[in-house]
Amino acid sequence: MEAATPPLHLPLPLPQRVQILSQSGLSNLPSSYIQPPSLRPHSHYVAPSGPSFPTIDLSSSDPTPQVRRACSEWGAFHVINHGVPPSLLKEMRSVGVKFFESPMEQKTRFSCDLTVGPAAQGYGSRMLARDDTVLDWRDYFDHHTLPLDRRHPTKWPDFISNYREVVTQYSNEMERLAKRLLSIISQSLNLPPSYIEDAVGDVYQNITVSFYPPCPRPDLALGLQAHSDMGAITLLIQDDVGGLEVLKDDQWVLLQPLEDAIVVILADMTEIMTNGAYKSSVHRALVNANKARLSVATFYDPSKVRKIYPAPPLITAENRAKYKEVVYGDFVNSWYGQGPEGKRNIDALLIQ
Ligand SMILES: O=C(O)CCC(=O)C(=O)O
Repeated sequence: MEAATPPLHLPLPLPQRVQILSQSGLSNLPSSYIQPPSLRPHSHYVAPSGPSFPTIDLSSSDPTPQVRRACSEWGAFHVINHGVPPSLLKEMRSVGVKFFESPMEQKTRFSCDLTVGPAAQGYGSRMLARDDTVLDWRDYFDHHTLPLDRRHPTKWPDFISNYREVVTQYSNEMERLAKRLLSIISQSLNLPPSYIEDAVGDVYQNITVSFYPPCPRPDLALGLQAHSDMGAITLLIQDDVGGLEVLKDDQWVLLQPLEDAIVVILADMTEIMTNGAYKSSVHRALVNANKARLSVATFYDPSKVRKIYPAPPLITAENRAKYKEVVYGDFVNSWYGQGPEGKRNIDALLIQ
């Protein structure tokens, strides 16, 4: 018999979900987590020897050509020797695991309040406003970290020593690295180094720690459905379990976790600003039956009122603007309201 459908309100904490599952002997999933057949994680492609996921050494004398190639071929890449202390990456993962492994009554003291809108700060398990979408097999903690007037560490867990200090330091380091990468990306298209940073304006940075509990039927569910990120650039770290896949040439490629590396993911506003020279990366997270997995994604986004459009220096008579101008807040509302469905939201801005 199928287990009862979990309540749709937020958050749906893990113990409740596991309880529901244990009633069914952990062999079935509640129907609300079962992906339609076409979206299930059936086929993985890991390039054995041919073109594999790019890794760029940021300490090399000029990483620009490699960045140009990775951005145009993949929309995502690993960076190493990026200047963020490996000890900080480790500490960030460690405080994240400690939070999710804490008793539920501690965690729910910091639950997000989705009545204030999507991407509310705090602990939750459900991303979209719509009630009819398949649920992700994921719990998360969303931190609002920039601009500084959005950063209120008292809203972050107080029961793990140095949690707030680690997230603060991590936010600062990610801002620094994102700016450096955006400068290289701008220059790789012969734009002024500060072009994308200036076009984004006051950066809105959110840090989402995702925790994917073991799933009894990883063949039927997804940790996080296929999507491209909305803003300019995402910097992601993960543990050694693996599960992040990026879509390349219609094939899902499973990334091999690389210790101390950071995954750089181009997001939709960068695709628009580069007039499609660089595409945002569609990615998703798989789950597995044996091990919990943790990732930390840092989003570098424009403010909601910012207008984003293709960079004028890239537009010529031969290369016309391919995207309509969009106010970032409108784009975000459509993404959360309708669901990402891969890249449907940015595709709607394409000029035919
Ligand atoms: O967990 C992952 O590897 C992916 C996370 C992600 O895509 C996101 O937080 O938007």
